[in-house]
Amino acid sequence: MSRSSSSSPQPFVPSSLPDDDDSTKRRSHFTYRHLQLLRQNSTSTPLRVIAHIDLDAFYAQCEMVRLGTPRTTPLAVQQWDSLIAINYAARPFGVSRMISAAEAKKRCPELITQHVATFREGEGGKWAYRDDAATSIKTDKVSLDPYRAESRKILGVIKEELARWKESVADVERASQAQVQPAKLERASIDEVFIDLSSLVFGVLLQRYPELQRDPSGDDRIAALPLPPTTALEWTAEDGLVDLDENETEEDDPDWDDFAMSIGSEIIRSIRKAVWEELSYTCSAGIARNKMMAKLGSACNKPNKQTIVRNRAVQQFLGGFKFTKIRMLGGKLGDQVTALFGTEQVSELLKVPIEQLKAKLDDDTATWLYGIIRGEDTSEVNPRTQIKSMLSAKSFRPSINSAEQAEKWLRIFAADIYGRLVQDGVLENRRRPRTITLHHRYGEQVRSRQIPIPGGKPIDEMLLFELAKTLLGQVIADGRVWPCANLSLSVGGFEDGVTNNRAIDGFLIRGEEARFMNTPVRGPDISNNLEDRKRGEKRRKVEGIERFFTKSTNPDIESGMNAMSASQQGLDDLKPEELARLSNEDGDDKVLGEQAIPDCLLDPDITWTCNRCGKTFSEFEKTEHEDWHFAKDLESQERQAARAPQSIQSFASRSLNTSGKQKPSGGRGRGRPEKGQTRLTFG
Ligand code: DCP
Ligand code: CA
Repeated sequence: MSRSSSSSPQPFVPSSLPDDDDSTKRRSHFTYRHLQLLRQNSTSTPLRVIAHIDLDAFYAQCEMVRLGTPRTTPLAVQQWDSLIAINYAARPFGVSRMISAAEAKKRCPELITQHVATFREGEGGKWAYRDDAATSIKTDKVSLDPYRAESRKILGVIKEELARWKESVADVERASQAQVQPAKLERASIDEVFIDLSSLVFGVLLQRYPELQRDPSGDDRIAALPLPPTTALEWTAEDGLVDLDENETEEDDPDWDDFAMSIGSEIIRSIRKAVWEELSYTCSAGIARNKMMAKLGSACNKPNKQTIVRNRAVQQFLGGFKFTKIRMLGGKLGDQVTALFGTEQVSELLKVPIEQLKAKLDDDTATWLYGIIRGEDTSEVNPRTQIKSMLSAKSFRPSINSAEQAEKWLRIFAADIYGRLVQDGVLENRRRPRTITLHHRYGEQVRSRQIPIPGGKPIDEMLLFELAKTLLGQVIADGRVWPCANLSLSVGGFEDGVTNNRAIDGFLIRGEEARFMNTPVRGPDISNNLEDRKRGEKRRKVEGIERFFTKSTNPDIESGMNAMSASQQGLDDLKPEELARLSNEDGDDKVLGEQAIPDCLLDPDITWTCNRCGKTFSEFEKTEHEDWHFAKDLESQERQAARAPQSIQSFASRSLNTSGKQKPSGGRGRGRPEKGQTRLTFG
């Protein structure tokens, strides 16, 4: 790579080495075993180093780079009349996602508002930046291709830089015969990535501190490591160190975990520098011993800064947060905990003993909560496997009423999906989707029809379009199509849809059963049939927070093409903002921990207000939400009938288990978007 040598890994030469014979010195808290576990990227070593990188104002930066605007020029990305990304030059003017494009122009007259690229009905399958896109919601569909492409490039630079670091420790690997694992990357959304740096940090530690190169066996493995150099670590101003906990001082000698963090910080600094120098994007990062804190850290000093949470600073760091900022505590569970304990502050909740947590929450949730606010999170960085499905969708307002109209959109969907198959290298990799599915919304119901993609000839845009038309013909023959409020096309079946994720097993079985059957596939919860609903409720009941603690060996699922609801995928506990983040890659699998989210549920072009509770949702959530009311009604009927707890429980009733303790609730609606918050668009 063509960067100045200043970004290359520089060996750190300690100015004084520990004196092993000095028995008066304190010992390292860490053992050879901890070090070996670091080499293995184990989640159980206290020396673990995890980073979270998040691009600053991502879509806005993409447009700045594309248009070549100076970084000091305020710029926002517009979608219809909303703003979805605002660069840092525009933020001091009070421009935010909360206000309309017109209001933003008033606050900041020099603001550049760049509309996202769109596909246009009747104009073939090419997306383009169009001057009149903002007023063309009826004819246009958003394309996120430009942002996906930039995201891929950035990921490429990150990988190159990590490879460079790995190469730099090849000598020590040979000398110590300790194989360093490549850094693990998990792409969490279009603009964020987690990196497990542990093994790489192990390699750099051994390289710089040869005294660690001993290879102990047996009991020796639990022997304390030699002490690290006593000189204070040289953190740079850019490191964004979180202050140490109350009982710790900077004068205390650092231990190996501080050295590990410092190396992690150096690696991330070099990655951020590379991304800037090669592609002109700034990003922020958090570095900590786990994903939860790394992610909180990356948001702390935006833009263009990194934040390091040393182990000795965890209490101080987390104590300052509202626990509702922690993943999984942002939604209903967080609200429940707040109500139960009368606080939103981590510092206050830390005072609550585990017994009290267990008295009010079920044991799993209490144990998890107790740990997470103390900085315990052993979730792994899960390298994403290959894409399992792609979907292209559009909501219509007004609804469409003819095959001719539908076909125009099918042409766009086919082009959109084909473009992505090409860009993602899917075709070159000789992976090909095996199935194609058409989903359509008719009244309150979302229905799907699926057929196999015939093998034997290359997939092209026309083939996809022809198959989509075949599906449309079948759907029309079935009747109950018009008026159609939402249409989407997806391809899937790239790989065996095997998963051990019990939370979605039910759907997969249905999907598998449905595959190749060429019969309509019903969304699991769209039925007015009570039996269907009972099944849906039962399924939801087993999906509590526990699903997030269940490690899946196969993190991707065959995307749920059968209209899984957001709640069914465990999104109830996410804020719209978090949901939007997960959903911001139209058509790609969305990853929430181990879950993938089908895009068709996340098309928020159009909002709808419930006349029963006044909450606003995207049009596509309407049925979901009405189902929620239905479930609530069922619940109260059940209560009135004083049935036993094991009778059908509505999913809303998950919030009370039989012992009367609070369980994480599963309100199905994802909640009202925060004021002005747009859900992500899938155009
Ligand atoms: N996005 C969107 N709608 C939302 C939220 C996000 O379209 N409601 C898109 C635009 C963002 C991108 O996703 O640029 C990444 O979302 P982030 O929440 O990370 O926000 P930004 O990257 O824009 O800003 P920050 O610097 O705060 O990360
Ligand atoms: Ca971002």
